Amino acid sequence: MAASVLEQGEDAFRKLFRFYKRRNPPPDFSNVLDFSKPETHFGKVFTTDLSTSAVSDNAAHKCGLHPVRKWKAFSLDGYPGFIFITNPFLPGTQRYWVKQCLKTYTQKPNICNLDMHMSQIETENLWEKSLPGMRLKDSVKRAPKTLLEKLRWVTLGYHYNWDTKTYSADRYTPFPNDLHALSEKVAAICGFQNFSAEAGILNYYHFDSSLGIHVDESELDHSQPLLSFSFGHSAIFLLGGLSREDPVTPMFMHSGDIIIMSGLSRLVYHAVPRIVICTNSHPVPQSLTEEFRNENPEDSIVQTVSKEDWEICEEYMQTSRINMTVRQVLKIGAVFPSEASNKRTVKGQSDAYYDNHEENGTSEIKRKKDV
Ligand SMILES: O=C(O)CCC(=O)C(=O)O
Ligand SMILES: [Mn+2]
Repeated sequence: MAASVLEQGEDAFRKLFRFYKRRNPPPDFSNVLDFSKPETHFGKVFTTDLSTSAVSDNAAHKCGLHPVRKWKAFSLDGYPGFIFITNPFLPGTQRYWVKQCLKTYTQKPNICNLDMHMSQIETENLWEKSLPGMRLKDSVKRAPKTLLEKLRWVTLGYHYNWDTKTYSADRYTPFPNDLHALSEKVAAICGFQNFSAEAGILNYYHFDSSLGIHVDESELDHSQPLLSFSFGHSAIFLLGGLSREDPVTPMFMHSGDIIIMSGLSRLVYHAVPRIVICTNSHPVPQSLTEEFRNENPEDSIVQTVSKEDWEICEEYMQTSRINMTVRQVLKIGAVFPSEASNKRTVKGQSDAYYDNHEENGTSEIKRKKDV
């Protein structure tokens, strides 16, 4: 036990995690890759081809995406199977996914961190319950936290069991159609024609949040990619290797950016040590200030967000970042192994158990045995 604590305290990944998490003095960000300026990373970052014919312009548009030929996608030296797509969303459409994460996906039967210590009656309709408090926020910044502000994660589809680190047939509710459609398109564009979104973990970060070092290995089909969508303030994302001593690459994830972890990069260690609140003239990132004009609402998956809803989302997003990860759990046509064989042991370091707590005044989304 002591040895493992010592080991965790000293590995290379953990050192870098602490470095980027540090508040005083703040870290130097000059080694953080920025895919929005790929020319500054000559020899490390390469443009990568996408399947431009996998999704028609019309199908992309319905999901709020630019035509694929306009997307910018990159690979990273040393990380085969890792793809970084810089914001492919049409102006204003990111607002829709933010609203879904706050208003729609928080509804029952989806499960959230608040369900771990509150009754179902207390946590249902948490958007509506938070409205009075969120409206007050505009004028009284110190008002008590609303349920929305206490939200740290939501699970979709096969609801991840943080205790057993497994997914199972008896913890399933239908995966949202809109996010399924978006994920299917993005995966196909990256060369995964048969990807089926079966589980989602939504993470809600505030300016002082972080996400511990982990590997996502509980899915039963690692030949399928893991998709990660970011909205709101930027994050520093750390990408490591199969061992915690492997080199770690820090990179920014800005609003609208998508990461695909597949192939040899599907099971690598990663973490989010820091949220970087931009200090330009807008209270929220520029891409969230754009409005979406939906010319064909009947035919579209992505819808315009009402002014009333966006006011609440905007208030929330001033200090927040939302990340949606989408996973395929089972091989096509496969079923879960029996309960007995499902209780397999998982590598300690990759425990994916959230423990939200306030530590030294900073809120941390922590995975057990990390940090
Ligand atoms: O927030 C992120 O960018 C990463 C999220 C993540 O790694 C996860 O949910 O497994
Ligand atoms: Mn992860």
